[in-house]
Amino acid sequence: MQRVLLTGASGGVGARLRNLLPAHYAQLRLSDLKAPQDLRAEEEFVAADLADMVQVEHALDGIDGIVHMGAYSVEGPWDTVLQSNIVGTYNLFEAARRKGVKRVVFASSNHVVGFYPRDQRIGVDVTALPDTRYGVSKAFGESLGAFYAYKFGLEVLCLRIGNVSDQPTNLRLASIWLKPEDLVQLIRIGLEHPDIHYEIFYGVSANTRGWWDNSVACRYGYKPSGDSETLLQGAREGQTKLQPDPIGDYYQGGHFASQEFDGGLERVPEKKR
Ligand code: 15L
Repeated sequence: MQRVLLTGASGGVGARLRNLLPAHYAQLRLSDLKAPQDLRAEEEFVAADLADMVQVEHALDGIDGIVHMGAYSVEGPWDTVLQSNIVGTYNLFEAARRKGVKRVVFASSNHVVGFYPRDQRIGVDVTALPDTRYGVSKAFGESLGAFYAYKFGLEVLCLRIGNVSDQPTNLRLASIWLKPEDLVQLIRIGLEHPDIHYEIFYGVSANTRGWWDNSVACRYGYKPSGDSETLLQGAREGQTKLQPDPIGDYYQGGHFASQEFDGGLERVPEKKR
């Protein structure tokens, strides 16, 4: 894998990957709507609005593999999610097909399955239960990846990312924590493993208090080095500052699940049985 494009390079996760990926991919091209403020002289940047196919095709010129982080990355109004995440992800996959890009690592999200309860351990094969319009857009991106892999032979890895940080700041984030170096390991499997056709992995470290069965990732050689158990003090301190949120505390998606939720715990299906 020679020439790799990182979309969403100006975002929070993008900033980390700008530092971590060049050790593995010397010819890394960055893209986003606007260049990162601290763009370095040795970094290559191509501005592109994902909602504009011509700009996306231009950003993909001469590229072998894509790490697609570019998105509106929290819940938002429908039109914002539609343009950035639905039209944008379609343009990305379609431009990859047209330009003969072999590999796409798609940043999906845990919010594809945010309406699973925290006491249920789930694999990547469960029915999508998105907790937000944002989560719906990521489920769409996973489906799009499957379509381009099976129909046109692209090789696609979807990462249902939990939360990338140095220190989880509450207990939910401790369950879904992804150490930045573990994210790099997952991306490298997505770009380089010879057997990837279409897969979904959880983007999560080996958290003792995790909710997800990531055995598919492990079969591809993923050996996570992080476990949030070593960072619990900070998570517990942050937790005490949160407002009570019965719906958010019940579901894996947390406050993504509870925002706009119409009603209280009496509407939770498992509580009715
Ligand atoms: C996500 O998908 C978001 O992109 C990220 O900002 C976090 O908020 C994370 O989920 C989360 O679940 O907390």
